[in-house]
Amino acid sequence: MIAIRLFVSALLFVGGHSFSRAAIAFTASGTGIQTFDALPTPSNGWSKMTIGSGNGTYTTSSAIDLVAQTMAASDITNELITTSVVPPSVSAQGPKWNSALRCIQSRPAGVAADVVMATLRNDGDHDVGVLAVSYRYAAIVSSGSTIVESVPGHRVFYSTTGQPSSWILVPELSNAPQGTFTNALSARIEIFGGWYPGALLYFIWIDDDGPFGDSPPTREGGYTIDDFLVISPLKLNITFPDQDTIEFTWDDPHSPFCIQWKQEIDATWVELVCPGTAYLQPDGKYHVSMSKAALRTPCFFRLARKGA
Ligand SMILES: [Ca+2]
Ligand SMILES: [Ca+2]
Repeated sequence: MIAIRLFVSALLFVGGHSFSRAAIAFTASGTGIQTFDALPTPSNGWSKMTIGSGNGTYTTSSAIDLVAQTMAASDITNELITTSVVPPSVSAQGPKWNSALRCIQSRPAGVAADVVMATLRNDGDHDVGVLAVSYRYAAIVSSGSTIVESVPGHRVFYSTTGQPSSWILVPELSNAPQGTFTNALSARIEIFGGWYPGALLYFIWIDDDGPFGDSPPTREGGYTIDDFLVISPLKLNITFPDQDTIEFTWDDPHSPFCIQWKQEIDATWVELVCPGTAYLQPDGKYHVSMSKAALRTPCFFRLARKGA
C-alpha cells in the first residue's frame, strides 16, 4: 500500500480460453500505448472482418448492438489492409491500417458493417476487475462534404469469452457525435466476472455502412483509432485522519505515480465525492469536494506520472 499525506496548512503544494491465440500482452503496466507505426497484424492482436452487404442495413444503434451479439471472436481473423489514402477512402474490404496517418481506420462501403477487434491476454499474475481504456478517435471526411450517418462512429463492446451473446457495450466509446471530430476517449470498465491470468479479453469496434456513400455533399464518415491503451486504474482511498490532514492511499506497490496538489478553478475537471474512494487514470485531474471546515475552499489534485 502506498500512502501520501497532504498537510493542508501548506495548501498549495504538498506531498507529494484459448491461451495460445496471439494477443496484446496486458501486464502490471497495462498494454503500453499502441501507436500503430507499423501494420498491426493478427499476431499482434489486431484483426478485422466485414459483415453483410449493402449500405443502410442498420438504421439504429440498437440494431447494431443486436448484431454484435451474433459475433464470435473466432470469426474475426483477417489482417487489416494497408492504405495510405487521406482522408480514408470507402472500401468493401473492411477496416484498414493507414500508413500515412499511422492509425486504424474504418469507412465501409458495400458491406453492412466493418468490425475491428483487439485481442488482449492477461499476462499479469492476478485477476483484473477494473480496466481503463483510452484512445484518440477522429471522424474525417473530404473537404466540402459533411458526414451523415444513421449511427455515427463506432459501437464498441468487450467480452472475456468472445462468444456470441457475450458482448458488453462500452457506452463512453459508443456515442459519437454526427460530423467531424477529434476526441480523446476514455472509459472505466468493471469486468463482469473478472479477467483471470492467462485469459483473453476482446474489444470490437463496429462501424455500420450508413445511408450515404462517397458522393458529395453528404458522405460516409471515416473513423480513426490511435494511441490505444488499456491499464488497470488505481483504486485511490481518500480519508481525513485529523483536522489538518488528508490521506491518499492506493494499493499498487509498484505504482510510478505521485499526487500533486493545488488550489485552482477549472470547470473541466472531474468531481469526486470525498471522503471516499475512486478509480483514477494516470495523468488525470480530479476535483475533491472538501467537507471539513478548514478545507472548504475548492481544492484539486492530480495523479501524475512520477518525474513528469
Ligand atoms: Ca499513430
Ligand atoms: Ca459508418
